[in-house]
Amino acid sequence: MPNTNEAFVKEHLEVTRRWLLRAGTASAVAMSGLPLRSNDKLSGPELQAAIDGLESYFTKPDDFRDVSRGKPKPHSLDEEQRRAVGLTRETWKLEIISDADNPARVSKELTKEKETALDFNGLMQLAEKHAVRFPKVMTCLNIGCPLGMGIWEGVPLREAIWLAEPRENLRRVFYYGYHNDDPKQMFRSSQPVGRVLEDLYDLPPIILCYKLNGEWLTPERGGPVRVVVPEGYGFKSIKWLTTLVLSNLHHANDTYANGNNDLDSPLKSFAATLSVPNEIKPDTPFAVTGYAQVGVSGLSKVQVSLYKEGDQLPKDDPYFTKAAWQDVQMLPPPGAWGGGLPDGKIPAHTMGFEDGRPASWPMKLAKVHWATLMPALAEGKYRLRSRTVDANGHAQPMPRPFRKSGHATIEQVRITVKA
Ligand SMILES: Nc1nc2c(c(=O)[nH]1)N[C@H]1C(S)=C(S)[C@@H](COP(=O)(O)O)O[C@H]1N2
Ligand SMILES: [Mo]
Repeated sequence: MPNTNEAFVKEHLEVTRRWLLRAGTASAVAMSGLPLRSNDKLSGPELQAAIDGLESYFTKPDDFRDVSRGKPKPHSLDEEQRRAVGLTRETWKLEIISDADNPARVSKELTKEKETALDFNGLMQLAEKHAVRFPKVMTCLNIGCPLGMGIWEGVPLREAIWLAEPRENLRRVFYYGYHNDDPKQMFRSSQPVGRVLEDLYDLPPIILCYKLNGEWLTPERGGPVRVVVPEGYGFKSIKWLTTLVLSNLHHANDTYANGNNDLDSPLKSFAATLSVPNEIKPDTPFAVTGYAQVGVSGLSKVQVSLYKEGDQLPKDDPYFTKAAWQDVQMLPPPGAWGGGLPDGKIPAHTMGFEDGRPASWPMKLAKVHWATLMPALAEGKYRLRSRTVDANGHAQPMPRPFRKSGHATIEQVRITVKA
């Protein structure tokens, strides 16, 4: 896609011009967003420079932010230690057992003791037939910003569960990873068995993941094998996986429950800025870029609003629904995907892609970038807000505004315009 940016900028300038015209006439309305001066300096280069400076679409595995626990963190062990505790592809073993407290009826537990645990070769045999890969943004429920965006490859978790030949009384699967053999350090997550066995609402399967962006999963990202839950926040995607427990428990028993977190909350949509110039001169349009996380309900729009500091916004409107919001342009799929993909190419048969191109855009459970040229402003202090509107028409932070179920608070950025 050679001319994508050029075409985008052209169209974007047209959109911006229409916006300026509209916003200019809207100033008669009691509440005026976007105080405007002139638009005669409106031009492409600043916007193009800001777009060129954006982060890559996919994140290199080493550039993910790491929030994992453990003393020591399992990925900090040296190669020999990792080999000793089963955290290399040669020594990895996965146990699949019934829950002693809430037993599921299972014909064949897979254990190290009986030497029936699944090893990496066994996983690769399953992979030959069942491997899938899909794009997903990894986001911590507690931290607003995504940790990284990747293409995750693995075997559907259900394929491993079927090896144990479960018969009945199986309602939940919980799972954990290597935790220095210290029960206090165990970090556990869980799924209703129905979600593991069937991919509802066109979601990709929950996987036993062994590759990220086409390369073996590194120790820091949870290698040799981690769980990845496509629609989940990060705490569902357990790293350094060692154990699957088949349980008749009828409710979630994740470690994250202890932090007052909403364990059943799938990814939300929200917008945030990535670049706003430090210094903005009066009467000079300026470029702003950002990203949006596209949650389970998809994304129809990203919008911004700009108000002078101290401007009266309607009372009793905590989500700024009555503010003057303007659409910004979401960037099309990038010419280069980044993330260290082999040959820079989307791996074959990646879900959501056809012939290396996204089948729809923006992609759900992923990121999309946006950029906009803001109008020239007079000297003063302003506040820029950005928000998403999901594909069902719910503007951020709706439809799920509460904290502890994933970040959705509307971002506010202070802007100073000074000669
Ligand atoms: N074993 C284990 N898995 C874990 C964690 C952990 O502390 N231990 N942290 C979880 C949390 S809270 C998040 S947000 C993600 C982060 O994944 P990343 O390090 O690949 O970005 O890993 C999850 N998996
Ligand atoms: Mo997290």
